[in-house]
Order: sequence, then C-alpha cells, then structure tokens
Amino acid sequence: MIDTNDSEFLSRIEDKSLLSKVCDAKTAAAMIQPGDIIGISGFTPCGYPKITMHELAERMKENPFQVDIWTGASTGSQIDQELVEVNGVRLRTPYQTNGVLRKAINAGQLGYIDLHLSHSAQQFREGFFKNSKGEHVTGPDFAVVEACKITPEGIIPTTALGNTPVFVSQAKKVIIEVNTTQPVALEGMHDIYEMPNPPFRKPIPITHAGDRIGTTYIPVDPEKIVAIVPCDMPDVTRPLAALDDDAIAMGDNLVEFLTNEVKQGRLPENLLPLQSGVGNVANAVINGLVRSDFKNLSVYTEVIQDGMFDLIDADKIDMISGTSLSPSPAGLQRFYDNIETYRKKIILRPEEISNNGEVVRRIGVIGMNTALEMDIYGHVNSTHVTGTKMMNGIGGSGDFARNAYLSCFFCHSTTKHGDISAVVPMCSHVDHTEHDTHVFISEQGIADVRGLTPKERAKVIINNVAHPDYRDLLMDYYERACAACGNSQTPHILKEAFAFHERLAETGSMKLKK
Ligand code: 0RQ
Repeated sequence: MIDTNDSEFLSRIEDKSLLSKVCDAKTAAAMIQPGDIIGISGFTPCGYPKITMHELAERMKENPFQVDIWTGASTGSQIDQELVEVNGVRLRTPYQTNGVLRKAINAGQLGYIDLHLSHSAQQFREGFFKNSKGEHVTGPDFAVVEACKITPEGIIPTTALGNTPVFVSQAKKVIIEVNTTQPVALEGMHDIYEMPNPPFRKPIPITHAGDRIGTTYIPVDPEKIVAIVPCDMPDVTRPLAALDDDAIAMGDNLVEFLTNEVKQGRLPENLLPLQSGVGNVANAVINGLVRSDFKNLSVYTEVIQDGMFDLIDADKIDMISGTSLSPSPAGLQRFYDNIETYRKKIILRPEEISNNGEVVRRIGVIGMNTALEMDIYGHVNSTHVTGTKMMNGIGGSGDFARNAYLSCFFCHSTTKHGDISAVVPMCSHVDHTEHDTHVFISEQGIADVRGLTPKERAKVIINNVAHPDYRDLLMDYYERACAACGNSQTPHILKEAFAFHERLAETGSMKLKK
C-alpha cells in the first residue's frame, strides 16, 4: 500500500495548490458522518474508489452506523460487499450485481431503488431523493471519486464515468482517490457533458457515436475538495463465461437476422450503432459479429466488454461510445497493454449521455439486451427472479430498448439444467413491455415479432425461441387461453398464468411431472 509521500502519487497532482489536501484513507473515511449520502465514481467494478471505502467499512466494524450509497451502477466489493457485511448501508441505488448485496436486498436488510440509469443523474440533481431524515436533497454529502490524475482544470477520471460528473458538481464535499494503477494514458478518453435542468435544456449535439461534445476532465470547485488520498488497489473486474455452443448459436442467429435486414434494405451495410447489454450472453452475442462479414461498425452502448476489443482487433469498428469499460480481468489487462490503440476508438461519457433516449433514438441504435424471462406475447422480465427476488436491476436496458430503432432481446431458452423455461405464459414481473420489443433470439432461433398481433407473436415465440421441451406446454396454454377468452386481444387464463412459476416453486422444475 502506497503512502502519502509516494512520488508517483504526488506527481499525479498537477495542481500543486491542492497538495495541502493530501491525507491517508483512514483520515478521509473519518470525515464521513452517520446518515451521509455518498456518491461513488465509476460504473461496474471499474473506476470506483477503493481504499477510502474499505477504511469506512473498517471504521463501521468498531463503531456501527449507516450511510446511503448512490452510484453509477454496480461497483466494487469494498462498497457492495464490505459495507453491506457490516450493515453499513441504509439505501442503495440505482443498480448492483454483487451476490452479498443481492442477498441483503432480498432479505430486506436495506432499501434498494432500481432506476433507468439514464434517469438517475437527473433524479439526483433535481431533488427526487430523500436523505435518512426524510428531507429532499439535490446531491450527495460526499462525492468519493477515483482519478488517474488531477490537473489545474479538474479531475481526470479512470476506467468508467457513470454518474461521477453529477456527484462532483452536486456534492457538498469531494474526496479524490488518485489511483497509481490506472494509466495516465486514460486522459483524453472521456467526454464530460452535464445538462442543465428543464426548462433550460438544449438538444444534445450528438449525431454519430464518435462525436465529442464536452471536456476531457471533470470540473471541480477546489474549495469542495476535502481529501486527496493515495491508492494502488487495481480494479477487480468479473470473469466472463467461456463461449459455449448455445452462445455461438445465439451469435450466429443474430448475424443471420442482421444480414437479412441489410438484404431487405431495412439496414445499411455497416448496420446502425450497436448497443449490447451486460453479462455473459451479451458478450457472446458480440462475438458473433466478430465472426461476421460486417465492417465499419459503430457502437453506442453503456458497457464495453471483451467482445468489443475483439471487434477493434478484427478491424471492424469505427468508434465505440460507452460509459464504462467492464471487461473480464484478462480483458482489462489486454486494454492496459494496448491502451494506445484502443483509446483512439473509445469515448467514455457520463451515463446520462451514453444512455440518453434522445440520442439513442436520433442515431437509430440497434439495442441488444438480455432477458431473464419473456412471455408468449413479448413482454420481458430482466430483473426479478420468479417475480419477487431482485437479480441485478433494469440498468440501461430500458433506456435502450424503449428508444432503439430495433430492440432485440436474447436469452438461453432454458436455465438451471432445463428446469426453468425462459418463455413463460405470463412474465412474473415486467420491465420491458410488448411495445418495446421487436426481435427475440435464443439458441433455438429467431422470433421477429415486428408488425405482428399478440396472437401471431405467441405462435412465433413458442415455435422459434422456446425450448422444444416446453413448446407443447406453452402451445396448449395458448390454445386453451384463446378458447377461454373468446379469442380476445391478448388471451390468458388468469388462474393459470403463473402455473409454470408455481410448479417451479413446488417441484423445482417448470416441467410437468411424468
Ligand atoms: O445463474 O449465475 O447461478 O449461473 O441468471 O444468467 O444466462 O449467465 O445471463 O450473465 O447474461 O445475465 C438478465 C441477469 C442475464 C443480465 C441478466 C440465472 C442463470 C444464471 C445469469 P447463475 P446468464 P447473463 C444495460 C444492460 C439487466 C440489466 C441490463 C441483467 C444467471 O443481463 O442483469 O440489461 N440484465 N443492462 O441461471 C431464474 C430465470 C433465469 C435465471 C437466468 N428465468 N429464472 N434464474 N437465470 N434466467 C444496457 C447496456 O448498454 C449495457
């Protein structure tokens, strides 16, 4: 662990007037008071403050208290695990993926507010949130942010932006961790643009994924900086699953679909800007594009996973816009090793801009997100396992799905060794409605439901996307529902709509017992 005299650390504080603010993480963590709201930099386990939050958890072990944690999305274990293990979090928003935090949320240990990520900055800034005393606030008490350096102009962020700019501009006090494991070559990759509140907002001037509209630094009022802390703990990212046959099949199905769209004249030869969601499925789907003949692609997305580096290496990419790098540990090392090449092709924006519906709709994004389950009429559940237990959150999937030119959803047709069907009669929770979904792809095939009525959609989804083990059960439900409701617009047998979920709860499988 480096100390406050470390020469590399001190050299990264280019504004020497700030040297008087240098202190260790324990001293910085001691400034945080019970009930404070902390705005955390970064997005996914990238670009988050590490040592100060670890020291805060250590302090809470001795002297228990709680804080509210506002973030960009998921974050590192010092925040979403260590603080939760000492019961130090009262409220967490707007997204998470940590197993310990997920368990605590589903046990009711803390409050969790799941937001469309593009909405979060605006809601923080405009006083939608309350502190622990029930008072509406327009920013956090502390912004705790990771920087690769501090210049006279402001903070140079690291591997992710998320909501960092809004936290810095709205916080009462700012703690900056200067992380010497983050390369200074990150400078220049960011494009910081903050929007005023309505009615003063102007159009966001982005018409191509590669347009730059802001600054490469986050402006900060030096008076608000209360601590500058040395840190040499690296980002700890999550591994991605290896590509299996199902993942390859989903990628191939996507390429087949897009190739046909180009042939039919509904997409240009280099497609439209691509967005790809989080997780193993999304990464696998991008891999399908690496194996395709498409060229000169552009990406307007939220997270940049390993598959995007493959696209750059295969010389298929003009530009990638996102808010976060979110690679596997091997992918992060690959990024650092090739930073001079990759930095020319990647722009990191605040999530208010990377996910903004106005831009997504203007540039005509092809949205590609992952479903936990979908129903026969095309509604999607991305967040709640069997309708009640939070998995991760809606993240940016709704920002993109609702505004995309073409909104695709992917999933394995079954999970948990075939005991759970991704296609069910009625979703146990709905994040994306039938109005926001155009194309479903599983390893079984493609259901293109554009221009179809609900009853037409049901047949295509059951026959093309559901697993063969569940097709007869689903078709039987659909046909009986049609008969029971006199062929109404969206037929259901309400008493039976959740029979798949009930069977899973009772027997451990959605399949009928033989
Ligand atoms: O469980 O971890 O125990 O193996 O869910 O499933 O198939 O590995 O899929 O990693 O791609 O995650 C929707 C969660 C998918 C993610 C979700 C179980 C399954 C497995 C993971 P295990 P896979 P992925 C922003 C994009 C919402 C946010 C979003 C997500 C685990 O993509 O959080 O889209 N999305 N952001 O066994 C019970 C079911 C299940 C199930 C899967 N029906 N019931 N468990 N699982 N289906 C936009 C961007 O631009 C990035």
